[in-house]
Amino acid sequence: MPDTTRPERPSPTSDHVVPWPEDVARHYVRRGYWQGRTIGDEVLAVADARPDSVALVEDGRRMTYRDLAERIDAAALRLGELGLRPDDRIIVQLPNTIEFAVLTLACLRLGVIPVMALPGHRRHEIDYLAGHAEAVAIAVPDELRGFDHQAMAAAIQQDHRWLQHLLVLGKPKVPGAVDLHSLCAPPDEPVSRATVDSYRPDSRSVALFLLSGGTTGLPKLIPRTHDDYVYNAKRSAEVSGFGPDTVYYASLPLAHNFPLACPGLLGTLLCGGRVVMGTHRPEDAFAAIERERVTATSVVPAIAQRWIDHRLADPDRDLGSLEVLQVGGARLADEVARRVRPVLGCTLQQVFGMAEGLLNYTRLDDPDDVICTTQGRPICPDDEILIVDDAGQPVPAGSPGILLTRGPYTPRGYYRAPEHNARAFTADGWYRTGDIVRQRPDGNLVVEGRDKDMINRAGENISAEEIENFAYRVPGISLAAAVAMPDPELGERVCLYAVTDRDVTLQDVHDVMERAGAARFKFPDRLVVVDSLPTTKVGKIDKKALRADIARRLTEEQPARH
Ligand code: OOB
Repeated sequence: MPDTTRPERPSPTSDHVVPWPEDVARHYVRRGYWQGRTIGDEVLAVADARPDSVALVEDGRRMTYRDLAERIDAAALRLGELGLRPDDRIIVQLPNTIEFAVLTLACLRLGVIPVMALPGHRRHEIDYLAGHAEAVAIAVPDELRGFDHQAMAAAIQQDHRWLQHLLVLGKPKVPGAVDLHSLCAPPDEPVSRATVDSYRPDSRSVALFLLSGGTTGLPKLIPRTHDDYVYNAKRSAEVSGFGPDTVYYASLPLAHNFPLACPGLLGTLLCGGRVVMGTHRPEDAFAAIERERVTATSVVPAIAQRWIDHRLADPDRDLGSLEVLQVGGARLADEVARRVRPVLGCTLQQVFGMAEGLLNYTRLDDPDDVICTTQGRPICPDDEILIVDDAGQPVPAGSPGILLTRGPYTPRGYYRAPEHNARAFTADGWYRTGDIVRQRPDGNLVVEGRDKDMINRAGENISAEEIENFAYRVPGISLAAAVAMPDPELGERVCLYAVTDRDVTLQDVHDVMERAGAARFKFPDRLVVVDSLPTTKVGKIDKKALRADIARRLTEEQPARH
């Protein structure tokens, strides 16, 4: 039924997506990377092949592939009945639950495009995403960790004329809100698969939007197609040794590319394995590993460190089933890497990836030296790697430089961002990762640093510019610079340097961010008030000098802290 209540339709996704050049696309098809299959096709094929295997586990709930397939199609039809149409965008901000999987896959079957918001995002970020993606729906938990997502979503709805549908996991309080448990429930009567098939999206079309940390303020939307994301998930599953016997524990928020498809939830489902929904708290994770005989999971370095510490303090859980611990999202220190096998008893797999595409993995049978001191190598023979100096010239083999990349699962541009794309991509389509790497003769990459103005706080990429923009709203701050400060627990924390003529405190900065509804993980951890900021020869703020300054301060303070 056509939806006549809508004022007009949001602009089509394809209007704002930079496609791969046609000859390159043909090459990817010829080489078999793009197989013309949608994520929905793949999940249903697995469900048909192993209907009675358990696909998803959440607390006491277990769901077979048959149940999953039925619920996906039932949910797809219910979304259709609500008025959602192929190419509509829906913001998905849900914790790791069965509903996350059912809703996301239902959207993918229908060609409705999920925008993968993180649970930590707040009004500031979600409001922006709703406008930028021209979303027609938003799915949120009622409350999570004391935060009322439903109220936030309802408030955001007021400002966005297309945002008609509010789907709530938990009790719907707002009039008109839809109960996600019911939406994702089993069908009342058998669902005709052919009916849902009639909506089947083209495999070259955008399947979902991942979010980039984004160097310039708010997150950028990364359009990932069915073809590219199926390859991303399946090839990742191959290099991680996933198969029907895999039991994957989802500890990181599933909206992240890493737990979503590297190989994560999708990679596990596409090879018939089992996904256990969880959190990264070591107590939860270890209990689930023991109970469900988990074989693989993925974490960021800060969590790997916590798990190691927790294991030493509480060695009683049986973690014997765990074969692989994947660690990525930020640089894992070589010393921590070396402790994974002795303490946790499993193989470490380093993953250097990005929502923008390129994935590097150490292989499970690599020598210890590779596993513990490198961030792995690309998964596809057609992943192109270029390491360049500041002038854009290739560096001599083995020297560090800025990593550029192209490939069959690295899109050629962000969504609706022509100006940013002109900077983030070269004219011939290379994505500037902003990471400083060197490539060893064996092909493995070592991440040596970063050329982009970001702070990597426990795997969350935070744009320095965004923090500075908040700082400028604080009365009295005339100059601000956010830099990473080293931290033993989180890898890096946010340090804000400010020039001010008043008594400004860190709390003042937090208050401004709180009022703006910014995600908590972005809040600066420290404020350093200075008389002036150092500048480079061309007059830019010298962040290198600031990073050195905060590192020195921390070292000097160390004796006092112990
Ligand atoms: C993953 O994706 P994003 O998009 O949240 O962040 C990407 C950036 C990279 O450009 C790099 O700066 C950093 O995060 N990064 C690493 C790293 N993995 C990611 N830096 C050093 N060592 C590593 N192992 O973080 C992501 C996506 C898919 C799989 C794994 C991680």
